Amino acid sequence: MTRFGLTAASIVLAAGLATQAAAAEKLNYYCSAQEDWCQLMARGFEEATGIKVNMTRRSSGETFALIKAESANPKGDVWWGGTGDPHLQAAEEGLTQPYISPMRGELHPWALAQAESAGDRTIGIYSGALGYGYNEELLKANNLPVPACWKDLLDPVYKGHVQMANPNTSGTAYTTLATIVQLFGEEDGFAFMKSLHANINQYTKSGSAPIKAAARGENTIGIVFMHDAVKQAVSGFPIKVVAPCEGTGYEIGSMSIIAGARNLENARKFYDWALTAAVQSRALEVKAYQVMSNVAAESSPAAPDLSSIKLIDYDFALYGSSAERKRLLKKWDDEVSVLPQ
Ligand code: S7P
Repeated sequence: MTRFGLTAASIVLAAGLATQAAAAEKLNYYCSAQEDWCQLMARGFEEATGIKVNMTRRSSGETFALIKAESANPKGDVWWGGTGDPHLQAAEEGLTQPYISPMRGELHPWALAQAESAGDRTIGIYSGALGYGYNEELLKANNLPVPACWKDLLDPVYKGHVQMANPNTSGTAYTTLATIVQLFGEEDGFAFMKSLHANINQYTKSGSAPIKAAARGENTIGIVFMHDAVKQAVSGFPIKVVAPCEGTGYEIGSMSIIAGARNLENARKFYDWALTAAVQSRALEVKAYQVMSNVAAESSPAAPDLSSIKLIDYDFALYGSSAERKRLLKKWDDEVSVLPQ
């Protein structure tokens, strides 16, 4: 007994409860959307709940690799944003855990289909179409023709003028690779990627970097999600957005709870909160123009109209499967990235 009347056991118990309380008040949040949107979500959740959010922002492929590397000793609780394919791969590899949110009744069918195909280990939070954007001033200054199709980008006149991300790190670039393979078939699709490689000035780590570089006048054409190009255009940069004439792929941006999450209750709170219409409508504050998964979320007239774009029937089950994603990335590494430019 101490002079304050406490036994050693009660001190240990009190310390344990304090540790639990501290743990209950935090959330380790991995984010793969744009930095400003990630920040908005982190601060918004803190304000709404008082739960302290520790955020790590990385591209989709990088976050997948991080969660996999940490799987014996998970550090993250929830992974929000980023393309759906690596979320599906994480689900298949048991890196994320099932959760049935009470918010499901408010979501579009495509968001629920994403959950269904992953045994409820992930869910759709937004959707957006792939395309590209170009800096119209640079295009004119270089006397380049206006591109309208995927195949236009193979014209040698664009050598050094096209930028995309690396599909290993970037969900946007993996969506590009999978889209081209689905549009043209594997053989012609890889021939396309090899030919495109000859025109690429740089493979960036992050998917939206090529259009940000185009906005700054440091690159002419960026292969990105159309909404990321629209964001630059509405921000006043001379960017034109292209929905490629052959048709294009799209993403179902997703959210997953990490297997072994130490702050599971807080991860579930975040998950439910992130699916509300009020929170999803806040995307517009940071000019994130995806189609949100809550049917009542607000949209902007500036957002790409997916119903007017020729979308392919993107095979999420195949291209989000572990074996196919690994196979395609290895093939791209072995056959495309090594070619001279
Ligand atoms: O938030 C915009 C957005 O394009 O970023 C995500 C993207 O995967 C993150 O960048 P990476 O390509 O580098 O992974 C998309 O899900 C999202 O639409």
